[in-house]
Amino acid sequence: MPLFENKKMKTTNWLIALTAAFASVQVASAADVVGKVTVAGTPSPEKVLPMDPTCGKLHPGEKPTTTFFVVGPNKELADVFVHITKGLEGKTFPAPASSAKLDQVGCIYVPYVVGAQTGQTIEVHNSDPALHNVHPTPTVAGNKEANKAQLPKSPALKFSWDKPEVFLRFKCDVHPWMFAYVGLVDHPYYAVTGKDGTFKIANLPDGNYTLEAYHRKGGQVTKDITVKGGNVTVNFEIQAK
Ligand SMILES: [Cu+2]
Repeated sequence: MPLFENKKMKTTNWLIALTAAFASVQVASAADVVGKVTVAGTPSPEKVLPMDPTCGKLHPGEKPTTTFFVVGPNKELADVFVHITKGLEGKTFPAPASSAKLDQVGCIYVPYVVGAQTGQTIEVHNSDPALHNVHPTPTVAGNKEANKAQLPKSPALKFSWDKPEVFLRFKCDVHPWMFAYVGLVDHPYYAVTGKDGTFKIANLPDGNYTLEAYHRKGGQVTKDITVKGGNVTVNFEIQAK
């Protein structure tokens, strides 16, 4: 084969490969949705938890309070469950193999708000030298209530539910101030704001969506967003109660 033709062929092959690579990037295009949640107004003062002596001893020199509104120096709001509520219809997402985790530390559920996917294992640990009674109380039809005693530092209890429920509550029957809340959805596009109020939902495919920020006490705020060819920044403000 003459040198010229060979070179031309190589160039053509290279172009085909490049076009194919570009097309596959286009098809799989996705981006991160990032943002910050702040609170408007001043939340009601938190209440001191009515801890018994056993639990109180785990907090020397402290008086732990409720954590209804965890607010940063610039009104950043933690424990907000941010998730897609519209735009994923007809798609299914297998539950991740990893577990979502709750722990009990000093007779307080940690974290207070956690996200999980339907079908995903939710592990509940007991890091305390105290007996707890882990009592999830779902209210969505098809999600079963459970109630299990958990000895000090015993193996994690495991739960999972099939129906979305925001929020699915955990309580403890031994310590009436203990609560945790699970944002349970049927897809992986959710996040919980940290103490800096920020969240990041990674790799959301291009499309039109409704994004909801849900604070357990402050309620829900939604925004319509479009993901197309780049990251999206969405900020929310939630009214104090
Ligand atoms: Cu307890």
